[in-house]
Amino acid sequence: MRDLMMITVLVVIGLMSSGCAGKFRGGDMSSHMFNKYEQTEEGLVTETSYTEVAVSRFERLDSDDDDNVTRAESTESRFAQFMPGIMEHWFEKNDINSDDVVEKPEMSTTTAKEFIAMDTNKDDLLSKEEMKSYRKGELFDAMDSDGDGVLTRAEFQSSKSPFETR
Ligand SMILES: [Ca+2]
Ligand SMILES: [Ca+2]
Ligand SMILES: [Ca+2]
Ligand SMILES: [Ca+2]
Repeated sequence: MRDLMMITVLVVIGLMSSGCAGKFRGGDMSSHMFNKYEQTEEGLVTETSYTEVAVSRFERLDSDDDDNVTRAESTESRFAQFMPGIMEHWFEKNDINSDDVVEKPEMSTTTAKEFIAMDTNKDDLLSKEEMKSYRKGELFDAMDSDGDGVLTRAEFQSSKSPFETR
């Protein structure tokens, strides 16, 4: 059960990075996730490249290009069709003032905070390990819908349901 959960978490990480379910049939998902960021020679991600990816994700969700992502835009996105729980989590996390709209400055604030939270050794760069362990914790929180720190079978199954349909 524990192994299965970890595999699902990695699959979800892969999906989050690609936004495309069909692209991955195995392989190292976490590497792929990390590789979408531009890296330094040492293989580390700067805050600039981290932010660029967050901005492009925001722009994909903002289908009418008004620099706001409404709840409807997020739930109608392609990503929400695969992982509604994760999309919901993204929305809650970014809608700082809880007015059901994610404005671009809110997203920037959240992204900057996230970078700081991920950068555990405080070198202003993200390593693959730093990003991976943060994302794992975040996914766990997203799947743990009642927030009690335990994933029940029901919570786990509702998160992975998209994978069972294919
Ligand atoms: Ca919009
Ligand atoms: Ca808001
Ligand atoms: Ca670091
Ligand atoms: Ca729970």
